[in-house]
Amino acid sequence: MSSRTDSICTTCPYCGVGCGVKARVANNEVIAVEGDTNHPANRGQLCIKGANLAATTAVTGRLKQPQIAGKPTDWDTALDLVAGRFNAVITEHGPEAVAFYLSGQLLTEDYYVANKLMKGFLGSANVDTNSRLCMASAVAAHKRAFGEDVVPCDYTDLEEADLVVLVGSNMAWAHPVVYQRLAVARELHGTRVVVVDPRVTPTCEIADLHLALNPGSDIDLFNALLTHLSDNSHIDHSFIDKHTEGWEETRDQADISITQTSAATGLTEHDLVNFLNWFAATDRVVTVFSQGVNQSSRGTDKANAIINCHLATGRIGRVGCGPFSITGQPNAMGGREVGGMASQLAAHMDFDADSIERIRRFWQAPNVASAPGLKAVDMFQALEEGKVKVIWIMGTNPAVSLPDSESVRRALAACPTVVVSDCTAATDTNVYADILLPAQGWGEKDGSVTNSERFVSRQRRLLPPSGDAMPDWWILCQVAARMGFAEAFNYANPAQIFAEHAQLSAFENNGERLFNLSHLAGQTEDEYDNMRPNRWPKARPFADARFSTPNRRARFIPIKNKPIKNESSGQNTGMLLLNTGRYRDQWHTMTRTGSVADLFQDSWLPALQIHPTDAAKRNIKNGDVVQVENHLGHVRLIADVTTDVKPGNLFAPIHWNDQFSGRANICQVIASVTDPISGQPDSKQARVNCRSIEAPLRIRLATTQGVSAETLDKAELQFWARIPGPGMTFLELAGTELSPILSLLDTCDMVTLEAVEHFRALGRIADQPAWLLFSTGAYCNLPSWRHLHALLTAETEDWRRLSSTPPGEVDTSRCVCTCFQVTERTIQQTIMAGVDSVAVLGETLSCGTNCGSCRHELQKLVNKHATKKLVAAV
Ligand SMILES: Nc1nc2c(c(=O)[nH]1)N[C@H]1C(S)=C(S)[C@@H](COP(=O)(O)OP(=O)(O)OC[C@H]3O[C@@H](n4cnc5c(=O)[nH]c(N)nc54)[C@H](O)[C@@H]3O)O[C@H]1N2
Ligand SMILES: Nc1nc2c(c(=O)[nH]1)N[C@H]1C(S)=C(S)[C@@H](COP(=O)(O)OP(=O)(O)OC[C@H]3O[C@@H](n4cnc5c(=O)[nH]c(N)nc54)[C@H](O)[C@@H]3O)O[C@H]1N2
Ligand code: SF4
Ligand SMILES: [Mo]
Repeated sequence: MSSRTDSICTTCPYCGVGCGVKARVANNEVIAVEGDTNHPANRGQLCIKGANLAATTAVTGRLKQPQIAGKPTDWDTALDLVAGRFNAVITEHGPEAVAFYLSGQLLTEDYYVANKLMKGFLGSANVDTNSRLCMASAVAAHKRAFGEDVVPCDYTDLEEADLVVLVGSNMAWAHPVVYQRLAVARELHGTRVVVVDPRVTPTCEIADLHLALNPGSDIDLFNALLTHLSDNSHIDHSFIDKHTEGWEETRDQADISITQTSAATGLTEHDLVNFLNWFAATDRVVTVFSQGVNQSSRGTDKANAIINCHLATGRIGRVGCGPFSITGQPNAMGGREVGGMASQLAAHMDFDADSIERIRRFWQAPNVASAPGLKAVDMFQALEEGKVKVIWIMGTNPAVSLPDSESVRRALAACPTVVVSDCTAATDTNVYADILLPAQGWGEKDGSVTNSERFVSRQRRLLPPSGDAMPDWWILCQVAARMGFAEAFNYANPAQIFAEHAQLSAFENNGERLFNLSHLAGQTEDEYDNMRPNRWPKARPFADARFSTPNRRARFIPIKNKPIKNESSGQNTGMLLLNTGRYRDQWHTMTRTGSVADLFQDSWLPALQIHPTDAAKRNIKNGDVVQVENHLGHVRLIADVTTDVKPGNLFAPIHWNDQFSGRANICQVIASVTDPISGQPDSKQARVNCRSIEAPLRIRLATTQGVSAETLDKAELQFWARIPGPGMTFLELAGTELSPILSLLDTCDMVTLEAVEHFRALGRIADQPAWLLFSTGAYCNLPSWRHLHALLTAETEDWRRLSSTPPGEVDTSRCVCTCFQVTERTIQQTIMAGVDSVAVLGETLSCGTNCGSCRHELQKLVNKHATKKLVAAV
């Protein structure tokens, strides 16, 4: 690659907002990234994860060579073995005994090839994806209501709406750039925002009304809305008559009184009536929904209950209106376009006879699957039962992210052949791989993705590949060729695959399917290389009120009010309801964000949010090590006692896993309960118990030596978590004795400073500081890891001076504004000195003025300390 500085436009590989990124590349290194001002999704903005992308392209921790049974090998040997195993299983047991498990983080071209191979040539539809855990309920709801999986809105609708309802969406953290667009629109023209979420989240900062409903009670809320709209003549009868079917039955089934709704949702009648009136009185309403809706045992019904309200008021297909399912992964939408899920065929076609025949003709395929295949949870159950005998996992980490992860691990261990394609060497899933294939990652690979608002954008190559890593589409084509399908998989580059995908979308498509990329089907390779973000369909979906159903009418779906059932809820007495979700600065199982120490500044530990009443009952104090447990397993987290969760509810992050902590993979306690229509697991409601674990010794430690997860697991600790830092690793440990911990560390020479409550030690190897350890009996008196870093890199004399400073004088507080490195203590001191607003804090310290994601926390600190200041003044 070139040695001068190039500026290349590409797309962020994290969330479904799909921000355009401009990367500056010199000497095969990404030296800086900035938002692409010409990209319609972000218009130049990036959130903290996007802004840190350059740091994630460093090659540490990458899988660089194919491996068989843990031993390095060459591509030919590995590919021959994969093809041989798939062929052998199909010959002996038939195509239903093989499976692919894919990801919304693959590029469209990878996804297209995988789906074509499985559904067209191997003859099975056992190809599912982590989108099953993510978007499946929204997909099923769209298909029920519109006849096709089409998201009717785009981001400008959020800016044009007068009321935005965010249901089960923590947009401030999960879709930060769209959140900023909404926040700006609200400032400019007073958009009303309602947040429907059992928890207080950072998104509530812009909420005019927060409906902290009982978990799972969304259907009651939206059925109450439908009833209210109907009873008070807020229905668009003309739209209903001309363009829909099923209204009357739906209205009748929805019937629920305000009193009943208040009882079911736990909301006050006052708040409820406010919401109902606002919705009824506002013409331009967008209802955004995300995982609080989708990840539910009634996720599809929840989504249809929302869509029903938009159909009843004709608020769809118009500017500033519509139900808006926002996608999670960068290419969740692209995966849906190619038919990556077991329940679809390809290009928005189903398993009807006409579609099967059409696909057969287009692909010239010998063996098109004739019925849907196994959905993710069923696929892994079939694996455990021995029905599926070979699985190929690409771009996802199911040992962490599927519910009941212990049983997933058992299934992987039992399966005779597990093939895994990944970019990262050490993941919890790779442990079970018989054949490991190194995939090119972001910045190396080349292709396209589709974002939440249906913009197809290019991800472009910035760097040479790491080691022998190859693009996923290439790996798949090589295996296809070895299985005897060379001709159908003879692509030279992603441009050719994209062209075929676009042609299939247009093939015999006389307008029945809105997904149609005919305008991109004839692109040359150059045109593809230079393709600008491109939206389908060209016109606003459903602007003509013609839907993709056979009679062109949208369908109301009758939704009964009945309590949500969770498998483990039957036997609960005194159990708590565990909700799970995302942190601002981490991405899923941390394979990328976990390598950037700066992204641990806001939250560096997996915390369990618990209400003070529940904590008091269990004698749990803030910072305690707590064990969360049920019949499936147990995990250990750090208690965060807060009123942000309701009594009876808990919240934990999804990110930590065996590479980063001793036992914090939250899916170990999530039951495999799925929505009967979409097959999506209910990842937001697990019944658990929790208790405090005795750990009198709390330690924070920085070391320039690596300490493996395996070593830490053996050290008999009550808790450990690991943070990779610049040139060093940081450890958070809790235990009962110091000696096993010291034995983890290589030392020639140790300097200790002992006090009654604090033990501090510096280890040196060959006169160089090698590690630094602070220990107390209390979690809160430990220095932040930033501080440890500064100490360990300081000269010995500085270290003696600094480390003997009483704890109260050291800034041990966490970094609230990661962009400008502003700590909680500095912010607190500034507020106490008289600054009483987030805006002035920004002017004084710059905090909150770049990506804006910490503004919610700044506001909380202002509320907390400004009050203290007033009290002090009195
Ligand atoms: N920082 C960051 N951003 C991400 C990701 C990431 O890993 N990290 N992942 C991306 C992906 S793949 C996805 S799918 C999206 C997910 O984006 P979101 O869906 O916004 O994120 P979550 O935190 O999973 O859950 C959203 C909210 O649902 C609420 N909730 C739980 N139960 C209920 C309920 O019964 N009703 C209602 N109304 N709400 C409920 C939770 O309290 C939580 O605040 O984020 C994307 N963006
Ligand atoms: N309890 C609970 N569980 C959940 C959720 C929840 O809210 N609660 N959310 C669910 C949701 S919405 C999602 S999307 C999932 C996410 O869960 P996963 O999909 O398991 O999470 P990731 O860490 O993103 O896994 C991606 C893997 O692919 C690798 N990778 C990255 N890029 C590439 C590439 O180009 N090619 C290949 N071959 N590999 C690549 C990464 O190194 C990583 O190992 O978790 C789900 N699980
Ligand atoms: S909002 Fe999403 S797509 Fe945009 S920079 Fe952040 S993580 Fe990337
Ligand atoms: Mo997701």
